[in-house]
Amino acid sequence: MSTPLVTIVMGSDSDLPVMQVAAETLATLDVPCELRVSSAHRSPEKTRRLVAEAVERGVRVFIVGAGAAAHLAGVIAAETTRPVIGVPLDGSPLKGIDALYSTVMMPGGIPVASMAIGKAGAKNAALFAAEILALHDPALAERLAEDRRQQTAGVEEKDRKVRGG
Ligand code: RP5
Repeated sequence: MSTPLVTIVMGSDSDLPVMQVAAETLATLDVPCELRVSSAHRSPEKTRRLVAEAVERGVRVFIVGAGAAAHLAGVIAAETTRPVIGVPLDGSPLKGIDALYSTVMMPGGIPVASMAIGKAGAKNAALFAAEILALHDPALAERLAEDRRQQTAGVEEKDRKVRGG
């Protein structure tokens, strides 16, 4: 297996059904990634170690999903200057609004790129990570461009269908 370029971290295994979408999206683009569980509040030491070890192994981008008072992405961003992309998850009674605010409202100085709540956010986090990596990888940039072309073709197909063609 190739060395992961992206580490996907989630706060709990209950986040896996959503964060799996990020891993699947990266797989379609041939971007090697790994999935990990670590909690900012339940396992702070493990979280710190996980980031240091990932950076040491050459991981370039972190995708971080967490729900409720979602501080995991911010805590990971505090431990590294590699890009951190946050995915707010909707597992709590506030349906992800809490996680969205926690992820997107980082005070100035420690950036987290916040995506949308839930599966759309997980998918876009993967695409955004790939876009960062593609800055130095023309073949990956071409795979991303092909993905856009396919989306455009998909709209044409839907248009044909609704017009009855
Ligand atoms: C967050 O609390 C996790 O990211 C998860 O979304 C949420 C609930 O975790 P569990 O109680 O299911 O472990 O830290």
